[in-house]
Amino acid sequence: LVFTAALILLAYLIGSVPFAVVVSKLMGLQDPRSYGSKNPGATNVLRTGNKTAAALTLLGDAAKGWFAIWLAEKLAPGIAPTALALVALAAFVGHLYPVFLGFKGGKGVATALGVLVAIQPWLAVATAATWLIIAVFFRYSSLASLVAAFFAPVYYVFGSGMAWYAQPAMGVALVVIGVLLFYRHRANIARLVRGTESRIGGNKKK
Ligand code: NKO
Repeated sequence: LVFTAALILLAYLIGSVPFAVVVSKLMGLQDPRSYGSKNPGATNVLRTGNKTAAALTLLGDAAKGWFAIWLAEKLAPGIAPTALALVALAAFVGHLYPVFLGFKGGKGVATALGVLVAIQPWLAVATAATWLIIAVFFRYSSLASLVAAFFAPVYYVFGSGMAWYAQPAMGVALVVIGVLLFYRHRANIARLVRGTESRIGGNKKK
């Protein structure tokens, strides 16, 4: 039990590494918490116009979600499904409430994607495809994230042959991740409703 708790804590610490801030600092860019949506995430880093920095942020934040789960399975072969679900949730929560940024973190989209990669690559592909379709059609990163977060648990259940009971703990973790993701996007949701949300590539056409 102590070992499981240590794995969960480790996942939280890995999830806490804020790649938006780290990458920006390394590349000599402004801190993403000082402009745009003030969010330490790939979308906001893209608002500097530096696509490489945004891509590295996305990659790093996703990789840490994947890595936390990979490491737990490596350190604890045959880890119980419930423990692994808690590890996944801990990595995600680490990104949202990172100990390294005074508990003021990001919205968890990229980290959730990394978690999905670790659970089932096809699940990550289907969810990322959903994100991309909405992003291409509507050009709102936040809307794409919200729709993807809604569908991820649905895909998980259907993809497991509707066997919700097969991995109930991970299914529940994905729903909790989705709910937290919506909660972290509440300012975005308000802007979407008001029609003031910023679009990917700027608000050119009105
Ligand atoms: O600055 O508030 P902002 O406009 O930046 O940012 C809103 C945005 C924040 O998220 C990000 C990360 C962008 C990642 C893009 C690729 C995502 C691929 C789809 C994965 C969706 C996973 C959700 C799974 C939930 C279970 O939203």
